[in-house]
Amino acid sequence: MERTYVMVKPDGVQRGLVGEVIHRIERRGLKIIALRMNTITKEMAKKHYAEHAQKPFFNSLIDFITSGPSVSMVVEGKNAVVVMRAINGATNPVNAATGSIRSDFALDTGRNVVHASDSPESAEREIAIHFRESEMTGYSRIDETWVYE
Ligand code: IDP
Ligand code: MG
Repeated sequence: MERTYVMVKPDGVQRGLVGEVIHRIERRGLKIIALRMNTITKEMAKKHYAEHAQKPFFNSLIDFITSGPSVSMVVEGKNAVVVMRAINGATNPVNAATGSIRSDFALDTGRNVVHASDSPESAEREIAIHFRESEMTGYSRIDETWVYE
């Protein structure tokens, strides 16, 4: 099954949206196989957002993402990467599909509540930054035969 890395960013934690995000992941049928709350270090943040190092918003993004506790997850399921990006909605909340997290809870690109990997390759890279392999659990959800055909 495909895995993706998901984060409730510091704004989501401060606004009490952790449960809201987790609820949407769980009810869709995706499985959370690792989960942690921590304040990520500048070093981790710079690795995580390395692709944006030359962008004008990079420094403020690093300051923001390390400004307080965030919740990191590894989410597993069929097409987990694409499905999770759709649950989150477009980067700029103005363009986020109605019913997505960013449409329902955000107004500004720099305060868009959640992160999810943009490809299976990114997912593998990001998971390795935030989790050790030993932190990944293996279990079946009891509804799997009703979620998957
Ligand atoms: P994504 O989170 O939807 O994958 P990316 O383009 O990878 O979007 O950008 C990473 C994060 O950087 C965004 O979620 C957002 O928080 C921030 N960001 C992206 N573009 C801008 C911008 O133009 N201004 C401020 N922050 C931005
Ligand atoms: Mg991205």
